[in-house]
Parts: sequence; C-alpha cells; structure tokens
Amino acid sequence: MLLPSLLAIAMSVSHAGPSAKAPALAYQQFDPLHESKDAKDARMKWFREARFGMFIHWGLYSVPAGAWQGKDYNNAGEWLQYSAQIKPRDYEPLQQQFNPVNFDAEKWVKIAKNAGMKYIVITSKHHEGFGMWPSKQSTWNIGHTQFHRDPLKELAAACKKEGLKLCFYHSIMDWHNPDYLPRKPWDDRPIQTPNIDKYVDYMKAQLKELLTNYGPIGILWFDGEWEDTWTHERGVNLYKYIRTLQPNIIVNNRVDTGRTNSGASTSENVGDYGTPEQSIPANGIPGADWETCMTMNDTWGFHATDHDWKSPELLIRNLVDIASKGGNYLLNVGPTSLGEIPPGSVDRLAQMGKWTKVNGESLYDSSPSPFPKQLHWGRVTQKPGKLYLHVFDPTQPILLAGLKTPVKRVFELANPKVTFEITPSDLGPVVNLNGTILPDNIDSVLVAEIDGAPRVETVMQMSDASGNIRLDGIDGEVHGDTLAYEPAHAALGFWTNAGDSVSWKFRLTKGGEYNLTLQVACQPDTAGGTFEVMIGSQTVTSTVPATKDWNTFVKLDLPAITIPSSGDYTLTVRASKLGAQALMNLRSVTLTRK
Ligand code: H79
Repeated sequence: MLLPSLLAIAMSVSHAGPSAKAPALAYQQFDPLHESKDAKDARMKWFREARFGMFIHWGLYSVPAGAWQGKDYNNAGEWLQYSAQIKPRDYEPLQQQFNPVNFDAEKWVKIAKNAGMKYIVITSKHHEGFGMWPSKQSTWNIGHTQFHRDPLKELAAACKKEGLKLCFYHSIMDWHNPDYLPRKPWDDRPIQTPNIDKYVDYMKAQLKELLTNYGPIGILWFDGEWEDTWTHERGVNLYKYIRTLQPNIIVNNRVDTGRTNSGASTSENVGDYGTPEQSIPANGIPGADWETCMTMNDTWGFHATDHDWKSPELLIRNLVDIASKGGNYLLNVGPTSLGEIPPGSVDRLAQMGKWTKVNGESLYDSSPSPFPKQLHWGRVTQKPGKLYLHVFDPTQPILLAGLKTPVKRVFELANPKVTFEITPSDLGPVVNLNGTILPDNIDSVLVAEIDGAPRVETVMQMSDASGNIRLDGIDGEVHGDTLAYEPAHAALGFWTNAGDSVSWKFRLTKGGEYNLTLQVACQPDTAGGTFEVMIGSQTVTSTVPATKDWNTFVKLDLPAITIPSSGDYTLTVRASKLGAQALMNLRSVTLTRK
C-alpha cells in the first residue's frame, strides 16, 4: 500500500526523536515554485495522457440565454451582463429565477465519457461572480436559490464513479463582489475601502471551500486575469496557495499575468500550462504543456439563438490536429437554465465518441508528430515503434516526407487485416492505398510500424526544369503568435500579429532575374497593410490590396529580383504594418524566371 507522502515523512521523522514539529516542517519544505522535473512530470502525467476534456460554462447567464429586454446580443452568453451593460441590482433577480430541475450529473458525465473525454472543467464562478456551489462566503451563490442542491458535489460523485477528473474554472474578475476593482463604467455602486485586498481574501476563502470539500481536483482553471488590479505578485501568491491546498493540482497560466495571444506565457510566469483560446497554434507551444479551449458554436454560456455549430468533421480534425502538436482539446458545452446540455452539443459529442472508440489508441498518451512540416494528407501522432497516420484526404499521396527510419508494416488501426504496401521515393516512403476505400471520411487511422525512433530530415523543395518554383502556404514554416495555415482557404491566415512571419527553405537550380508573384486575399476594410519579402540579402516591400472577401484571391506582382546563382535560399514574408483586422491571407509565393 502507498502512504501519502506527508504522512510517510511525518512517520519517519517520529522515529528520529521529538516529533511535534515534524509535519509542519515537511509542510514548509514544500515549495511549488521549485519543483523537480520528475515531480512535475508525475503531476502532469494524467493531463498529458488525456488529450480531450469537456468545458462547461454554466451560471445565471443561462437564464437570459443571450437576450436582455427583448434584444438579442450576438456572441454574448456568459458576457451578457457586460454586453447589455446590466447593473448588478438589475442582474440579481436572475438568482430567484434559476431552478435547473433537470440537472443530472451522471448524465453529463456519461455524455463526456462516451465522447472520449477524460476530464471536466466546470465554471465554479464566471465573471458574473455567482458561485455554482453553496458557499459560506456570501449569498451570491446557488445555495440561495430555489434549487436546494449542490451541482458541484453531484458532479464530483459522478466523476469519481466514472473515472473522470473534475476541475474548476474560477474567474478572478468579478462583476458582482463590491470589493473587486476596476468597476465597469455603468456600475454605479459606491466604491468602498479596503477593496481589492479584501476581494482576494474572499476569493481565497471560496477557493479553499472548493479545494477542501470536493475531493481531489484535477485543474484550477483561472480566467479574467487581464485587468490591471491583478498583478504578477498576486498571481504567484495565488498559485502557491492553490498548490499548498492540493499539492498535486494543475493550475493554468491565467493565474498569472503575461499571457500572449497564442496562450503562452514566459518562464518568469507561474502556471503549469498554456491556454490558447478558440485557436490552435501552428506549431503548438514548443517546450510547454498546453490546451486549446474552444466553443462548439460561437458562445460559451448557453445562447438560445446561436445555432452556428461546428461540424463533427471539424471537431474531430481539431482534436487530432491538437494531439499531433502535443496539446489537449477542451471543448465547451453551455447547459440551459433547466440543466440540460443542448442537443446540438450532445449529437456532436456522440459522433466524436464513435471516432474515439475506434481510434483511441492513436490519441490518448500519444506524442506529437515527428514531422517538422505540415503533411498535405493529414496528421501524425506516435507511440514507441508506431506512427499513427491520420488520413484526412486520401486523394493526396500518403508521403512520409523525409522519414529515414525503415517502415516495417502499414495497416488500418480499425481493421489490422487491411495492410498497405510502401514505395520508396526521393522525398520519403509513400503508403500505397491502391484503390482501397478507407473506413472513415473524417479521419482514417493507419498504423505504420517503424524500426526504432523516428528520424526525419527536412525535405528541400526544388525549382522545376525552367527554374520556377511555387511556395505554398501549407509548406511554409510559421513563426509567431497567431499566423496559421487555414485549410478552409488553402492559405495562411489569422495574420493578426505584426511580428508574425512565414518562411520557406528551397533549392534554386538556376540563377537569374525572377518575377515575384503572391496569391493574396484581403477583406476591403482591412486592406492597406504592408509587408516585406526577404530573400538572401534582398528585401522588397509591398502593400496589401483589397479583394472581394477573405476567400477571393488575386495575384499581386512585386518588383522583380535578381538571384545571381543557383543554391539554397530562404524566403521570408513578414508583416510590417497590419490593416484594420489583420495583414492578409497568403496562399502562395511564386518565383518565375524571366
Ligand atoms: O470563459 C470564456 C470566456 O467568457 C472568456 N474566456 C473563455 C474561456 C473570455 N474572456 N474574454 N474573452 C473570452 C474574450 C472577450 C471577448 C469580448 Fe465580447 C468581446 C467581450 C466583449 C467583447 C464576446 C463578444 C463576448 C461578448 C461580446
């Protein structure tokens, strides 16, 4: 039997002599800010294996469901109080209207489990400040409603029964507690003293309830950390406090300040992992654990008229794309005020479950793709001795670009009797589908058994016989925060960060004078941004033209350049000044020899 470590220390010390102070000493020695790599690896193990979790945004905002006084607020579910500028006293009556009689914790947990999710992160408190458990620290919580139950307790029991980790989302920003500052402009309550320090005491007392009465909690998921009353020092203090209450808990990086657009933080910041929101970073977050959180429609909290659901195809491919980059997918549902997960979410999760049941081996506890570049046909995950080839597009050649490790055998994960031949090529081994119809239109997984650890060399693209070359967005190396390849546009997009750039390494077989042509799209209101194209020591600059919309591409000719000799080159496109929303969508760069 394993002893809890504190008890083990206390016991071993008690043999050594006077023991009254021993447990306190062991407690003081625990320093969450100086954790060994092994200890962190052990603490993060379940998270790294899990790959897929359920986010639940549930609060009083499920009652108005995105509308206030007859007006519909687009994209505002849990943000309705902000969007409709509702004063706390006008928001408060929602507490007596909230009565989620159909809430069934077992049902929710089974929906998550059947989808293949391994953990649940539920809002214990969102920005509205309302506690979803009967807290003793105020009356602004579910304990003071008609609903005389504790949904978090019931979820804790159901998660324990079904083997899922229960986690809490807790907003630092609070639009109800009068001690929280800064105030929203329409909130006319008098400001009292003391305020923010008193608020932090209140928040800590609430968190202590959550970390004492609900068993082991997987993650404390902070949010609302961006207002200037929240400081790095407060973040470090809160992180230590949480880890002291539950030493094995995982805390996301929003406990501290310093989060960037991509969801990453610097090494000076505390927090155990990065939190990209509504986006998948092109290269993951190298060197860090991370989790993309995303809505299934356009809102987090239930919104009665938001029917903009993502397709099961996109949801499954997002899950696989994220896993191939070493991250987790935290996919949101927004239950109704009656306590029901909307059918649109339930249906999609059931479809994801069909996929994870058959293909789970390629997902859970897998490692990211060993290929440095995007593969045109799909994604790759791996386990020792095995590459999992996630085929999104079987019409493309299944080229394992640059793979040097011998491939022993390739077969269908769902039906290992179906095997495939492998043909070598200059660019790497190719899996021959030979007309086989693959079993899954969304993602058919093939297993490639390999002889040892995967070794992959970067494959250099070469100019053709005339000396021309087209560099496609999908093949570019993306550097920066938000820029990413968007399959829907067959182009690079989300170019919303001025510093972001893309580069291609390639071999030119002939020197000479080259015309430089880009294929670009840019919505008219955003046109006019400027960018640089650098090749060797030469730089040309240009301005982004307006096109009909983000998906209408035009050819943009840049001044010709002279490249005196053949050889290996890097071409980089970098934003210098963004347009109103972004730089542009970039499909390709072509060099045509004059
Ligand atoms: O909890 C979820 C969101 O409520 C929260 N983080 C995730 C996990 C979040 N905080 N900030 N944001 C999301 C982005 C803010 C978007 C806003 Fe708006 C733009 C707030 C007001 C304008 C979206 C559109 C919400 C209301 C209108």
